[in-house]
Amino acid sequence: AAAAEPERIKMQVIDASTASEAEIKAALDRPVQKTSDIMKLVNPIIDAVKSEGDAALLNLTAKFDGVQLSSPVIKAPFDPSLYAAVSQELRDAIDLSISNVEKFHAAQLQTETLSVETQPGVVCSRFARPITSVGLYVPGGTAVLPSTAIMLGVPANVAGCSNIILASPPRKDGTISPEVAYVAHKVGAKMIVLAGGAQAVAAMAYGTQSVPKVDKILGPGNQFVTAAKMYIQNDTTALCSIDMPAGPSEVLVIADEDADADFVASDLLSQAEHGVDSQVILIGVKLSPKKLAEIEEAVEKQALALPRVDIVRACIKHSTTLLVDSYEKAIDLSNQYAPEHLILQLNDAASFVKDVDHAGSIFVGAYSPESLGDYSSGTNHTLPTYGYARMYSGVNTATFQKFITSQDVTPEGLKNIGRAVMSIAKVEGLDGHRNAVKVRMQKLGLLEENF
Ligand code: HSO
Ligand code: ZN
Repeated sequence: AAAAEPERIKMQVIDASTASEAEIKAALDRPVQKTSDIMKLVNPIIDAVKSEGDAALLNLTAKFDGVQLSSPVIKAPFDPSLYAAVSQELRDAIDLSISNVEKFHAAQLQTETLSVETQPGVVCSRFARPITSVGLYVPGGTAVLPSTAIMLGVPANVAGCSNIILASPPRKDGTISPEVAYVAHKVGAKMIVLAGGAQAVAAMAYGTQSVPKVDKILGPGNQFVTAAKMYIQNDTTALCSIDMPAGPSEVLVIADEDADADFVASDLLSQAEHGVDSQVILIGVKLSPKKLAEIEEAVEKQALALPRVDIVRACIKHSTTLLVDSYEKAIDLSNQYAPEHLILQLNDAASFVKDVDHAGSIFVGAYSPESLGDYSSGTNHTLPTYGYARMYSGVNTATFQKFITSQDVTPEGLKNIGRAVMSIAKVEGLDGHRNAVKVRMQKLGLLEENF
């Protein structure tokens, strides 16, 4: 008998003008994450690291990464031998990317104190301070990700964080990937923690004998990393925040008849190759059957040439093409999905940016593939997934800062707002509050003694 034909690499196609609301919604659904099952696995890991520190961390690394380390950390200054294997060409590439990410994130730095006189004599101010210690998680797994080290390390450095710690799982031989070590060196990290998964998150959240406790943990990771981040964020004994909940990577491409089929296919695939749980969506605006066929052909042809074709295959199985008959409908569906990455391969793409309400980052026009933002243009690639683009921003310089407000009020200012404070404090039954204003106003002769 003839061998079975390999399955086609083809996204399901839904015509949004005839499909029901429910069908469209189902097509845009993300695969559900079962957090409670994951927590059952993650809780004991966190408990072990919390109570046994380094010993647990080393055991867990032996178990999950298959290497018995003698120490879980490498301290700065890093021996250049750690990144000696990085070629000059790659150093130049990393340096260019760092420089662009630095430029864009430095421009976001708010150094000026914001000051507003809300009433004569009432001056309210706001200024930024860096978060002192940050833990940057750089995933290992199916790909080495020095770019993630750049996207987290550069803004941390720009914001002025004094303790930058980078965690990444060790390779089978117990070493850190030279590219990640090179970036750690470039961004002035103080330490590399050779651990991954929930155990790395726990080590940085609670601290161990060799890992200092950090104030905030950032970075993408698998579901165990995400679950651990969610856990420690809610544990007041950890006193540690996180950047955002992270899910599998995703892209939504909107293309019209003028789009280049090869470009569209390449953008869908560059995201699809991230993981079997990645999701890619194509919204075709008024596409002719010929153009759709061209895109589908390009997807299959390009996919078959990719080393990660098996990952792509799995991703494409739960990915969809939606056909719509207007640009408005396309943007509407995109806003409904709130994609991590939105790619506009449209004639006059720039004119649609103003209509985008929810997206992590937008790639405008034929020559702005997502890959540029993933590595080198300057924007950050740590972005909200899973629909969180509705309310979260991607990592930016402010992610590594917090803002302090202050007020400086003169007697005139007190006079202008004191009575309002006293009235509201009274209705709240908080006489102590009322009194703090009253005693001052009386001493200033702004209020009768028997008020
Ligand atoms: N597209 C990923 C980031 C990345 N791409 C790293 C390549 N390397 C974020 O969704
Ligand atoms: Zn990517």
